[in-house]
Amino acid sequence: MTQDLRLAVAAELERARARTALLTEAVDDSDLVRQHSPLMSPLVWDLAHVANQEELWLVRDVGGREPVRRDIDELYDAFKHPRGDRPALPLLGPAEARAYVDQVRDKALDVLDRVRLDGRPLVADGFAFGMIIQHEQQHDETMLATHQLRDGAPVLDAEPPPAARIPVTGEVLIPGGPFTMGTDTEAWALDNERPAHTVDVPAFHIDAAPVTNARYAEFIAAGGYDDARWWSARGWAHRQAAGLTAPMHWRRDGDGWAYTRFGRTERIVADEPVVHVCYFEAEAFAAWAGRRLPSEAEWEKAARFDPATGRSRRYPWGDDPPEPRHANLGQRHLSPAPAGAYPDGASPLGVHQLIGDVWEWTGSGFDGYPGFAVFPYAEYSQVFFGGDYKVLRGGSFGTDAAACRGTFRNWDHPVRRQIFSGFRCARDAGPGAA
Ligand code: AVJ
Ligand code: FE
Repeated sequence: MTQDLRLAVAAELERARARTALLTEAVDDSDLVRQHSPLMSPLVWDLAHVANQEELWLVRDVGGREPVRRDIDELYDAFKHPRGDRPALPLLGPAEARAYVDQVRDKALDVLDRVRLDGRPLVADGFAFGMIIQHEQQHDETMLATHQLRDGAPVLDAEPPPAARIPVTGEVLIPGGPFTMGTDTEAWALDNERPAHTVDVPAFHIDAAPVTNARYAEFIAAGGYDDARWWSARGWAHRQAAGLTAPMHWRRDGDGWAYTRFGRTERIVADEPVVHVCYFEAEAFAAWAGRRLPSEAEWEKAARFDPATGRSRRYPWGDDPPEPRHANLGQRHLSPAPAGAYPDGASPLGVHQLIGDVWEWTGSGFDGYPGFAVFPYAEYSQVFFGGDYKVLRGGSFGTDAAACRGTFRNWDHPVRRQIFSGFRCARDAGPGAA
């Protein structure tokens, strides 16, 4: 039993590291240390930061070992230096960073061989290892977003996403009533996903698929970016100040639109979910369409509620972990897949592509659930509660399955759009609908 767990943990550590290697070896050393956008760290910072967190938690805390490099803790503490300041720091160079990463991993694997996985809460069910695996995968997604901001010839390759298998349009009625939000049983769930609690959600309608490029282009064509009626006061002020006229990376191409993805420019694909929009753009589109964004509880109910049993599932399709047929995850493709590409991943009520493709903005701020307890450190979640953040759900094509599930919560500032963010709309069902 614990031997199986040890092997599974080692395999997940290795899988995350292979992805980190791919993202950091695709570019040369001068690109690795360069800042591609003031919003992002140089890739070499993410690389050593991933190893530093692994050292702090697995080598020092779980393993009780001597520090590998105590002298660099401060450089790789995300709270000490904002991203824009990181290139000016005396960071480890590419070769030094790679040596550090390897050294820490050797020690972490040695700790994994010896530690009891049924001991104290931090290591029970391999939690600390799961946390570090998710942390590395999250930074891999961040590094993928940095790649999208990088100028120059393409360096990443992947298979194109699958085509639509069935048409998916319109909306789905989710019946009113209580459901279980959050989890007590998901072994590697982070503190902000806990505890499980009952939420009464009135009946609502939600889009069967995320909003597509074609639909979003209609909003632009209808003058949506020039009409303050559709925007919140803050949203309009931001639209004006930032000069927003279309999603990030879009540009006019004849009578239509093109976008640049990882160095390749192509016509937009009409039925793919729109990506690289900020919360304010999502909110304005929804108002124009006579709709609104779903709350976080509505999103999770649409994703997890099984009307046949009243139970909440781990994923829309059931309790089994994601397979390629269920969802577009893990950088297997370098774009979202068209609406209708994953019928096997739909929820029992027929909501598609809740997991993978694009992170979905919800209308909710980021807060702790009732009964929230910090575990194991306040800087993962708690320090962000009540801040200027909106919750995003479901993961993107760049999110690994290890860092994605029906309960997983992401959050960001409402102006951010360098992340792989899209959305779907909802509306109240009104009395009698349930
Ligand atoms: C949960 C994606 C908002 O990237 O800032 C990484 C994850 N926390 N290192 C982020 C995280 C610490 C976090 N998000
Ligand atoms: Fe981090």
